[in-house]
Amino acid sequence: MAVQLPTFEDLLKKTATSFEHIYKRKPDIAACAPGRVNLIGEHIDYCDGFVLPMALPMVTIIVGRKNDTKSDCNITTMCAEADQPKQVQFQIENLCSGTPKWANYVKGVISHYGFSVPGFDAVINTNVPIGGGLSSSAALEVATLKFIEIIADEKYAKEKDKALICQKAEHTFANMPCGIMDQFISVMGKEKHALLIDCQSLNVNHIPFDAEDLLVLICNSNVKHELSSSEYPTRRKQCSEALKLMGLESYREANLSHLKALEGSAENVLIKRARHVIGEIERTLKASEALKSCDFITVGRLMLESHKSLSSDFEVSCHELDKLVDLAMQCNGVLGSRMTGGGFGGCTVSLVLSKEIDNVIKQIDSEYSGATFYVCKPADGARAIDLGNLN
Ligand code: GAF
Repeated sequence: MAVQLPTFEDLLKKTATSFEHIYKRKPDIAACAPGRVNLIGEHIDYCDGFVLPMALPMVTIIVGRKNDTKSDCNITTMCAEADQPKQVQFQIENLCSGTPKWANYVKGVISHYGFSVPGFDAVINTNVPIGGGLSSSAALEVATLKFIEIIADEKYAKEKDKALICQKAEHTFANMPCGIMDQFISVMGKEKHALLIDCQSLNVNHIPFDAEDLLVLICNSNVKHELSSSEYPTRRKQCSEALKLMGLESYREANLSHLKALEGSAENVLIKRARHVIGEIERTLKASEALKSCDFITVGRLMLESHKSLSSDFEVSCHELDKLVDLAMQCNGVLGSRMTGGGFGGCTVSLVLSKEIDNVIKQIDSEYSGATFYVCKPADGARAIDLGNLN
């Protein structure tokens, strides 16, 4: 059955109550940022491609207040999956990464934020599934940035600069050479819209996505294969190697004749990686045009093609994700399905006719044991939360 996650209101109430319990005062600042699901455009944000994610209703929340010190931070996470210890204390100057790992995302953002931050106490909580490829790390980074912008009373004028700070935090403090997609959508998501991101120019375009009779179904395989962190940097390297061999500066200049030339000279693995990137850029552009004209059949078809390419050419899928996609495609009312996010486990995303959603979940659930399901529509990006009604 579909998972009933704690509602936003419940999550906020619990987090604020915990803050009061731990720090013996009421919080006066709160911010949140969402996880994301990528509809199409996978593993091409670091190849100057286009991506088409949407923000999820699931968010990471931070509540807190200044603690009257110059730079003492006390932070507690309520997230069950976070590594121990769940409470950390650090000084804002000279931050460096270490353990627990969850705190690195917070420290990284504070460290790259260009203004001075006063000492504060905070509690973090989330209903974004952790490690499921729905970008719980970007949600934490972006929520942190939103929170410290309020506490330090210094805001970045441009949304894209906020996202880039969070990406830098992930590169330097979490040692993950991610692209820009997750942070961009967590900052800039908009209810009833997907976001087309041009990862070369960094221009964005909100595409209306609000069909009454259509839902986005996320199936969490609840597996995470070890390869996920080691293979990501390898894919990045292989993509730039293939690009160099084609004699190009950017995948945006690449076309089928470049690929043909590569076929005559490069190792098979590099040809496959380049073929995915070139094809996925084209598919994503076509999908965003189809979405604009509410041609969901075409969007669904392109999603399935994307999955096949990720599975056979980019080799970032796994048995469980392939099975979930196959099962979804056998159901009435499923227009398309694919793995979403980095791969090697995590989630699939499917476009499903609303009237068939219960049957689709039931059918997949009966053939794949241990999956969890989330039924979503596009939600808003990062925002400040008014604690007025709670206090
Ligand atoms: C991860 C990365 F963080 C993103 O930047 C993106 O590359 C994605 O994998 C694959 O599309 O979520």
